[in-house]
Amino acid sequence: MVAKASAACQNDSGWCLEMGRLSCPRSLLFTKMHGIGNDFVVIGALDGLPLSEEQLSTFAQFACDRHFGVGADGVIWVLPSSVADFQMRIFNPDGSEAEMCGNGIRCAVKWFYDRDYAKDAVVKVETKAGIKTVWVQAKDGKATAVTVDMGEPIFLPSQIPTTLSSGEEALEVPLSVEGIGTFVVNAVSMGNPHCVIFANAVDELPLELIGPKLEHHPAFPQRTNVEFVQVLSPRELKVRVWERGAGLTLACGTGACASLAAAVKTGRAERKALVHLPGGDLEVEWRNDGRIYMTGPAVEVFRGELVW
Ligand code: ZDP
Repeated sequence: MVAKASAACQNDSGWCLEMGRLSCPRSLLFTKMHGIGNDFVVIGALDGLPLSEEQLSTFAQFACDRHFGVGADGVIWVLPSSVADFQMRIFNPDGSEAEMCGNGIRCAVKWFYDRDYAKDAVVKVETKAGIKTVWVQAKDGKATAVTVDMGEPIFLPSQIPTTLSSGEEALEVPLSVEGIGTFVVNAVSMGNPHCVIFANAVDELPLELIGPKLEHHPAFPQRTNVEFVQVLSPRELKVRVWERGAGLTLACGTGACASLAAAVKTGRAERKALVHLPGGDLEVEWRNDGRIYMTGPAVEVFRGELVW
C-alpha cells in the first residue's frame, strides 16, 4: 500500500488525516487485539468519535498499514449507543466500512468488559447489521471467550447482494471467473456478503489469485468476502478466507458462520460444527431458533498511542 501524502499536511509517515478539520487530534490511544489471528486496532471512544466522518476511511488505511501504521486487519471503534450497551464500527484496511465483523465484535466486547463498562456478562452491541447479543466467559474479571448471536443467515440474493439468481437463494451456482475457470458458489450474508466455495485440499488453492477476482466479481455489487471450505466431516470444516477490503487473513468470524450455513443448506454438515481457520478454531452452531451462534477467544496484545 502506498502512503498518502499531501502538501497541506505532511508528516513523517506521509499520512494526512486533516481533510478540512482543523481541531482534529493528532494522537489516539488504541488497544491491539485479535480473535484467532484476525487482528484489530481497537479504539475506545465512548464519548463519541474523535475524528470526523470523512477521516475514518483514511485513518483505517493508516492504522492498518503493516509498514506505515500499527498493522491490522481492521480498525474497530467502540462508540456510545442509545439502543445498546455500545456501538461498534469496523473499517477494513482499504478504508471501506463493513457492516459486521465476527472476530472483531468479540474483541470489542472484551475491550468493553475488561474495563468494567459492562453491567453483566450479557452485552448488547449495535452494528450496521443490527443489534447483536453477546455472552462473555471471564476469568479474574477479564473476558477470555465470547459467544455472539450472529443472527439469521440471509440467502435472499437481493439482500446479499448478488445478481447470481433472481430466486429465493443463490446456492450451488456456477460462476465463471475470467482467466481462472468456473467455480460452484454459494452466496450468503451474515450482515456482510460472503461467497462460499466447497473444495478439497483448500491449502493448495492460490487464494491470492482467485480471491481478488471473486471479491470484485460483477455478480457481487458490494464486493464480497470469499471462503474456500473443505468438509472434514459433518461436524468439522476447514476454511480459508479472502476478505473483502483486507485480503488474506488468518480468520473471519462472519465467514465461519456463512460457511456453516452454506454447508448445512447443501447437506454437507450438521448444524453444529468446529470451524478450523488458519489462525485457530471457532465453534459455530445454527440453532433451531434460526440464528447462528459463534464462540471463540478474544485476546489483548498491547496498548499504544498512535501519533501523526
Ligand atoms: O465484510 C467485510 O468487508 C469484512 N472484511 C469485514 C471483516 C470481517 C471479519 N473478518 C469477521 O471476522 O467477520 C472481521
